[in-house]
Amino acid sequence: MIITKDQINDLNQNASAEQAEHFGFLKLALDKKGIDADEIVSKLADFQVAIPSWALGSGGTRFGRFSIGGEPTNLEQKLDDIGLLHALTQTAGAVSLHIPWDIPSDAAGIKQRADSHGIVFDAVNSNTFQDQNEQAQTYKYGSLADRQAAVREQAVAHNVEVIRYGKMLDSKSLTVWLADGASFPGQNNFRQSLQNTQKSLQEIYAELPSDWRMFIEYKPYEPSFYSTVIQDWGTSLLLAEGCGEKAFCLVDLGHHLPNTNIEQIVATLIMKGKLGGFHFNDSKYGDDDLTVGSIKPYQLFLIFNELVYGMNHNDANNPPLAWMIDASHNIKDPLEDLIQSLEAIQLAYAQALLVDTPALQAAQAESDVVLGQEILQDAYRTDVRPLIREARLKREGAIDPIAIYRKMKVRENLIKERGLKTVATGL
Ligand code: AOS
Ligand code: ZN
Ligand code: ZN
Ligand code: ZN
Repeated sequence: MIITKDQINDLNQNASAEQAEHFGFLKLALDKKGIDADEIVSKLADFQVAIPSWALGSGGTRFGRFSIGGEPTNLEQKLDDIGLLHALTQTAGAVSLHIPWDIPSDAAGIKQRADSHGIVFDAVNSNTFQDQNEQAQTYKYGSLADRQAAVREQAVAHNVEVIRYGKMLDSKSLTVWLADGASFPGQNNFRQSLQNTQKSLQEIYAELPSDWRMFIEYKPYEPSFYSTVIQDWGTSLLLAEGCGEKAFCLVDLGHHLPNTNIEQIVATLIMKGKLGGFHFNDSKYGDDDLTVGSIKPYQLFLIFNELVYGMNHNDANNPPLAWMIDASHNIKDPLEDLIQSLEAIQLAYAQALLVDTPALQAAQAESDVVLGQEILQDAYRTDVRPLIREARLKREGAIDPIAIYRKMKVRENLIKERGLKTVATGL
């Protein structure tokens, strides 16, 4: 199934008068504050987020998995699904591939398919947290950190292979997330694990093409429950600095212990020019991988506030960030869930673009605590939905993507095409 611009334009008709009215009203209000609504709309229209190839099917927990039907069963179909998302939202113009779940055996064909949907290839992800068939060594006790040289060599070789696939697709970055760690005290020597990891990462880094970047993701626990080798942003930064200027930290919003101040981490990493990218999701307890903005939308706004500030005050030349979603859907239609996530990201970005930074800096200089808070909350409490809808309209996307998705019976059509009993590779 494909969704054409004509179909979207037709279905937008019902909502277009109301949108024009809401946008006009907001534009006037922003104008009075000296903010150019059209400029914000263009920034929003340009903002693209990568969809993970592993999040297009129904996920699950260790207690069960409930298929929704019509799920993509190969990479071609996954790209088609992202094509649908992109047609509706005009925000999903990239994909982040996971090897070996999504090996592009016919790279030229895959690239062409992605092109036809207006999709580019963002970071490629390696996988040394699962054993694959025909693999000589096991990752049961570790991969890049493992005590055995043969295991580390296999894990390094896999990452180099992932870079090779990425090159075929014009991807420009590699994301490394490691499950390495220990489940019990006494299992590993902390220093040896960290040193092995650094050395292995340096070996991968040596194979990185000159215009590529390497993203090092951190996570405090799971699947190891006593210690994780790359447990936090500090460890990730240490390792990135130990590799070189093409290595960066990757912040996954779910990879923090409860109440961690993520926006402060973002500010610090941009200040060091070492923030590479994001895995967006939301969580209440741990790495819950819930819909972006579903639990802590104010935190998401504060994070975007630091990102926007960082992009405008980029003394350390932090390169443009890789924006990616990393989520999993147990009970929702994955495509509807991703539409909600994309919307939440755009909302937070739009709100952050409204922050009156000079006024905030003045309030900070005066130690006017109340005013500082007021300035942030004024931006956060603005209903920016008309700006996001306008950005989508500008690119001939849907004013209301979920409504159109449902009106066009996308899931029903996918089930007709692909069947009801489908399993997609992924988490
Ligand atoms: C794991 O917890 C990390 O978030 C990874 O980024 C990702 O979910 C995994 O690599 C799946 O590919
Ligand atoms: Zn992640
Ligand atoms: Zn995760
Ligand atoms: Zn996660």
